[in-house]
Amino acid sequence: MSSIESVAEATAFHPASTSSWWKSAVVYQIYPRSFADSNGDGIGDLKGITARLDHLQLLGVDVIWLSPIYQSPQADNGYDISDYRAIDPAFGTMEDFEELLSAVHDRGMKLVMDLVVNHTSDEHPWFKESRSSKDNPKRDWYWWRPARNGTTPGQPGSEPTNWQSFFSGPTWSWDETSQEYYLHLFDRKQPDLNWENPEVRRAVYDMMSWWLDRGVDGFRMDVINFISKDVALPDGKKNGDTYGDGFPYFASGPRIHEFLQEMHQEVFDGRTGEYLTVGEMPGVTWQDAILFTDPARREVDMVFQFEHVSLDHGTNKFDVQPFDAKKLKASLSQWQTQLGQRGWNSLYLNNHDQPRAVSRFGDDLDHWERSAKALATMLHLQRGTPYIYQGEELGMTNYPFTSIDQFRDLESINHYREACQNGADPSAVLASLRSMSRDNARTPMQWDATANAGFTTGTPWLAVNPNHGRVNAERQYSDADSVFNYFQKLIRVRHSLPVVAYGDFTPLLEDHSHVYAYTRAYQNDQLLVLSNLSGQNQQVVVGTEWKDATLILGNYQEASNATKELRPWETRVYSLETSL
Ligand code: ISL
Ligand code: CA
Repeated sequence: MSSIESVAEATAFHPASTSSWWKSAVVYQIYPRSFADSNGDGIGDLKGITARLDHLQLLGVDVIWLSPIYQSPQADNGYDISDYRAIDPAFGTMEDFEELLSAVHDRGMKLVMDLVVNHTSDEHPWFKESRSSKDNPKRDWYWWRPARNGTTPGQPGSEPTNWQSFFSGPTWSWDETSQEYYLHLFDRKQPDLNWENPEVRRAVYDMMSWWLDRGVDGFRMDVINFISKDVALPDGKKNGDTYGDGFPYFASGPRIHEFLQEMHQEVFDGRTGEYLTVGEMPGVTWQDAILFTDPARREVDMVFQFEHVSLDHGTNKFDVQPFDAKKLKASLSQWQTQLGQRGWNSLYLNNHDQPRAVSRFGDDLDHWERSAKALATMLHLQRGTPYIYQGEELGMTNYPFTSIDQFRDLESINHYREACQNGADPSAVLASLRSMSRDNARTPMQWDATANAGFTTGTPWLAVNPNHGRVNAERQYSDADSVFNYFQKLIRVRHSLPVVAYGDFTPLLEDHSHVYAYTRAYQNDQLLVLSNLSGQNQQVVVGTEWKDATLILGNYQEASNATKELRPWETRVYSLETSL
């Protein structure tokens, strides 16, 4: 099992042949609040990140994406920004940021910022002005509408549309002072900006340029496909007794491509740096994604799509359905083949909004380590740019929540309240939060086995997972078989084998219910990736050409004839050089 070392280390880093440097890069997402706390207040901060850069360098990632660190009332942990050009004191100062940025650059890594411009905080000066009166010059920077005709303003049912907020309740809040409703797809403290107004777009582009001038290397764009809405704001189809589904009217609206092209032109054209842009796009289809990511259209480099992380959602995300490996395979493979020629994929299983992958798609009890590695392998060796979410490289798991008081996420808390009010059984709601709550991803990073996992000397803002004695970075650095060391190898493989970065993708065994198998091909090189996404032995049959291939990576020590049988959660990667 040491052939990986020879393959990966013998080959020098293969630079991208085009300006698309990110095709051979791996991105690491930091959720600052939960990464490392330098001053003992229980909240992760910028100095904490700077002090932990060795971890990222050792892992070998190329880019860091920082979840929001801007000034914010923290209603949604920073996704509610009150000043785009200031650092929130909870995270540090602008000086701390500059120190972090140059430390990242000194280590040859890049830093990508989170861009949250579908909405601001209600405490942003723009919104304060906007709400101050109907004739304020910034009134039209947000979506203000009178109450529905014939209703009593401010009462339930008088909202301008029947849309339901992502965070429970209506998407409209009544403003007593100016006697109108404002739109918020998320929390009432996150009013939506009106991108129809050119002044809004100008202000956003100026702000983006300001950060690029400071040396940042790009943006992850929060719900960026929501910025163009159907200005008629039609009611949505009823999805229950109370609310309707506004999604068709605010997702990938009529002007979305125009806005992204304009942004590209105004912000990035004429700059010479190597930037990365990734648009977070709930509900995006692969057909749309081709348009968003076709380099010729100059919109974004890649998108975060949601299809594969919605397969276990029923009527809503908290209506949890069992994991179905076959559906996951079909979905990921379709994105691979459809975006193959013109677009580019981002590859992720985890982020700060998703439960932990090893608990959700793997087996965090009997096959914890192997399933974490198998999932990583099937994902990372696809065509696209992989994203690792903090702790994923350690196989961090969901938290064993037992009470609603343990949650901090407003989405979870609001959902619990609303569902219970509507008569749901509280223990059933709690069970769904336990598997789907965003707080599963947000528990503090597990650095070591000490009291608070080395995250803080104080009281952490969200409890540390009790399994940190077993699952932690320190323990994994020195263990050659650890999940951490395995991720290191996967990253090295992407850096050293052009077939991983540039190769075509062909799915195999598409009807197999448990084994994800595919090949990659580039020039004379081919890879075969086999991953058993189950806890049972599985039979596999692949072409005879693979019988002489070299096994370059796997998660079992002892060799076996893997082209015939895979053991529980076994993953194997074969390399084959063909002569032309
Ligand atoms: O987790 C979700 C709610 O069910 C997702 O739909 C999530 O809201 C969606 O992915 C958008 O997420 C982004 O914007 C939100 C913020 O809360 C998330 O943290 C962010 O990633 C609003 O800014
Ligand atoms: Ca702190």
